[in-house]
Amino acid sequence: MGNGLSEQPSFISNVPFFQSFHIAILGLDSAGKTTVLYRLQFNEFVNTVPTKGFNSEKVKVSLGGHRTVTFHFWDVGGQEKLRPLWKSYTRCTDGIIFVVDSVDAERMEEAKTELHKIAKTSENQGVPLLVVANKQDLRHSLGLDEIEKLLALKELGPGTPWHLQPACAIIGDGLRDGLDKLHDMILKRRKVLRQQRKKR
Ligand code: G3D
Ligand code: MG
Repeated sequence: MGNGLSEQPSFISNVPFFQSFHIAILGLDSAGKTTVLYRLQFNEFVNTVPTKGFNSEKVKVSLGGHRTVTFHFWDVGGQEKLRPLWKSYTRCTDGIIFVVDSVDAERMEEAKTELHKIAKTSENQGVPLLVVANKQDLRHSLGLDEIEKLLALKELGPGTPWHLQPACAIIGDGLRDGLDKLHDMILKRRKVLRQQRKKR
């Protein structure tokens, strides 16, 4: 699910392997951000403690089409008092992963407010957004359509490419597919930016 900007671009094969992408992992506290990070890094479940500041890891990820891509993830604490820091971590970021707890219907409105706030920051205009609908393994998790509506993803506008990915971070389900989409969106945006620069 997304706004149609994430189709596989044909120029992927031209991208060098050593490229590293800066990705900020954001979301409310307890959504599963740190679990996502360590699942991607160690390919196993790591018991987490609430993040006081941030975790930063460079991780090589195998994506579809035999691509191996290095991501530099910044997992920033999601407690209310830490959210003002998000702005610093998204400065010059290639992409944003916003993790939501699919069971936490009560805080979906709060997640929506924070998500829109960060997406609309002037530095983040056009930065691709992967929304991870996490904890889909739990019985009362909301479905994708409902999450899309509650987060008002369509209101992000055509300038922000986004993709909504169902996932279960403790097992790892959905994470690689989501990163695949994010990577495609990042490359597509870079191509557009390059073309715009050439025209000037
Ligand atoms: P945060 O970094 O966003 O604050 P954490 O969140 O990664 O610390 O995770 C918060 C809690 O959610 C953890 O449980 C973690 O195990 C759990 N969690 C993360 N992802 C999933 C998932 O996909 N499914 C389920 N069922 N639980 C998940 P604790 O018990 O340690 O608070
Ligand atoms: Mg954390």
